[in-house]
Amino acid sequence: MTELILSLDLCDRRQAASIAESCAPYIDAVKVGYPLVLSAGLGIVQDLAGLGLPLIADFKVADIPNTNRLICDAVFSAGFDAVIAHGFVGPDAVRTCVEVAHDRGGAVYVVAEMSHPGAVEFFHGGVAERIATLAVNCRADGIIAPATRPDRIGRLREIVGRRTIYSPGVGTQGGDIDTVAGLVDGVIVGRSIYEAEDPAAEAKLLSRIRR
Ligand code: O7M
Repeated sequence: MTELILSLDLCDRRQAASIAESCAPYIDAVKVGYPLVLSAGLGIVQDLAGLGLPLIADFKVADIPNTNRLICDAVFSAGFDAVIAHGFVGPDAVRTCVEVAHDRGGAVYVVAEMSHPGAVEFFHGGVAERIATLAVNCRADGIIAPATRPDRIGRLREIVGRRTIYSPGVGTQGGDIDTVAGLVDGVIVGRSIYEAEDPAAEAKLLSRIRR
């Protein structure tokens, strides 16, 4: 089954909670990042906890090991189930995130390659492959790979094997959900759902990938 993960990049706490609640029957997890937490506060985690869905903290953690530890401790204390970290900071920094997450029964996903056009500037030429290898070596639970470049997902899958691949970039960014769904473990969708006239109906439509 391919998971459908709602990227809740809204800045209004009530609207975010309401959209998440209406989409809940059709999604498998909710990803929360800086836009929502910085606008609505960490209390949004409690608002979303009642959905009974895993909550993924997309803070793209990218600091020295000690700071990564402090960030990840705070993430799991707040009630998140998983955290997303950058890999370019190196193995000690990623391992720290993994240690904290696994101590808390949580998961870490490492960004291997990003979905926007400018990502090719630094991620191509072998860097994404090295980050994916690092994610495996650091015992991360999976990676993030771009739905906008399905060929790259294939290449990164060769490296991470059965580890989880979550993939953003479908819909608004141009990736095709049906193409990508067969290649990954979960598809991350934001604007195509929360900007739709009827977000729940759109989530239901996209939830065909869960079959
Ligand atoms: O569907 P969208 O384009 O509205 O939203 C996509 C979400 O995925 C949004 O929260 C982005 O910040 C995030 N994302 C990408 O779009 N591209 C990436 O390469 C990586 C991420 C991401 O989630 O990283 C963990």
